[in-house]
Amino acid sequence: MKNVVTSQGGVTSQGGRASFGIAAAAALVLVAGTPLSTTAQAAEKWDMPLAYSASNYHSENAAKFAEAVTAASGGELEIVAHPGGSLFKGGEIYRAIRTGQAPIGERLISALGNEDPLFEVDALPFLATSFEDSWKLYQASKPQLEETLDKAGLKLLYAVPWPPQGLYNKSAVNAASDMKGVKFRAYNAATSRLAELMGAVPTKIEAAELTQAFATGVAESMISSGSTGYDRKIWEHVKYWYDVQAWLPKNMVIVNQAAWDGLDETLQKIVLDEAAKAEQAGWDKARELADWYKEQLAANGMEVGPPSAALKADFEAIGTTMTKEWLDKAGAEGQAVIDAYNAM
Ligand code: PCA
Repeated sequence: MKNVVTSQGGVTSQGGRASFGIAAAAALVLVAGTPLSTTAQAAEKWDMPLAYSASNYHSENAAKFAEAVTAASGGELEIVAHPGGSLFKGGEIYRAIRTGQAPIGERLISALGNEDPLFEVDALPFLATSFEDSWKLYQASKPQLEETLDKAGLKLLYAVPWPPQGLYNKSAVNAASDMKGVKFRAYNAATSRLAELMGAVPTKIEAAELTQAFATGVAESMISSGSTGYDRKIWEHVKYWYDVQAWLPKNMVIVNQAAWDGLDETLQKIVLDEAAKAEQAGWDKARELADWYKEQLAANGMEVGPPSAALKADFEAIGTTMTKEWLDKAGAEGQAVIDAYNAM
């Protein structure tokens, strides 16, 4: 990005960028008489890839965070949010930040199980099923989460949950056996495994591609929040949503460590302050919207209700299997997170 000279002789990355010609900027430099570089720091622009649609509360929250940092830093650090997988698709965002192709971005934590099993604690069925417990799990897992990210050259800024996860399906589901052979959209390894354990056939699909997948019959079912069903107008393709409350996965906003180290302390403090505000606002919004999303599904003609006792029991059995499998992978470190959570 080009810096532009303001009438006060400072440098900003905002305001009049489009209308300032090079000649005008050069003229101002001459008028000012002294080299601008003595006081002004070069402004930075950070592109921030987001996987989910612009109108989703995670994306709106991230865009607000980006604007708040830009404003508080007087444009010295301009963060620009790119929602809907427009800059990098969901599946590419983590690597893009890790390799420095993007300095900052948002990714679903539990989708990173291939990087480290620890990330998957975020989608263990029935471990944390309310906002309150999800917050506790976040606090219990945060030290290991930060350490895992640190090893990858990344820094955690904030994390915000999705509402509780429920089961979407075209037809009524009374027990897991009704899911046999159903084409099941998965968003991480855990949801793929859950599908397998029900006898369904999983395919990994990012939220941004969901409408297409359901419209073409590639997917007939999924486990997700009311939020994602609402965003994708899922009622056009699917009739049932069971409020299983299986877990509340979180998105996290992370920064490339080298990009972070390139900020001076003042800018770092601005980013951390705004991140703390964004985290609070994001959790508040998720809580506020959870029931509203369910109402919207019903208002648009879906059957929305609790799972039958049989379906609930099947999910619980599957959850026990998945937790055991996860502990085998995540070892003592994983157990330590569970212990810390249970002690809270
Ligand atoms: N929505 C995201 C992840 C969890 C959720 O509720 C999705 O379905 O991709």
